[in-house]
Amino acid sequence: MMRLLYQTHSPFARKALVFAHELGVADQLEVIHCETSPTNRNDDVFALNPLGKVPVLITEDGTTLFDSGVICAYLDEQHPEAELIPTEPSKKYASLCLEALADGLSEAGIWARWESVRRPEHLRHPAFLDGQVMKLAEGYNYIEENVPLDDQVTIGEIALATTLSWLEFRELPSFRTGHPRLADWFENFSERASMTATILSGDTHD
Ligand SMILES: N[C@@H](CCC(=O)N[C@@H](CS)C(=O)NCC(=O)O)C(=O)O
Repeated sequence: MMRLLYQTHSPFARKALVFAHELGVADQLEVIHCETSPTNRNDDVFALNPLGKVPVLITEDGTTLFDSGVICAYLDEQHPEAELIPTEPSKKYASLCLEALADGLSEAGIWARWESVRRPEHLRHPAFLDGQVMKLAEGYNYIEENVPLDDQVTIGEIALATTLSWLEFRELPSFRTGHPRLADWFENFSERASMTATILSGDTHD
């Protein structure tokens, strides 16, 4: 068995696990739950990833892999025919760009939470929070106007769905208002077995 260090409220960890479900290899993963944050050091995670972050994958031969994109790339090699990371260059880079955008939206959301609920109130910086919320708004608009949002399932769509789900879970500024294509697409994608098997939970940290 491979082992996946995981948090039930991490968009990045869920991205890797949804990818494994879509690839049909989730049953080869032992999911190990860990709590970790910059203010809550987890020695087990640091022993494997010097950044102290999840997800981390330990492969069957004992190799340690992070971060979520690298884990997806490794899993993809087991079933490249699934085309979750497309091989044709224009599709591949469109998919990887969507993944990068989705990851960036998760990061903006994480920073927004630090500036609104996590950091002690007297240390918060409202202009920094505004900057992160602006990235969310720009990202939603960009996707609504530029991303095909069709039936394709690649690493880009997986990252987008797990990000949107987390942003909603954390009650960050909604993508639904003014983005009907994105909202419809998300509703449909959320019904996939990979998503319903990996529902977010937990009320601490990220
Ligand atoms: N770029 C990383 C980001 C991973 C990440 O930020 N994980 C968060 C949970 S959502 C974490 O473990 N945070 C703990 C920390 O920052 O110390 C990836 O794609 O895996």
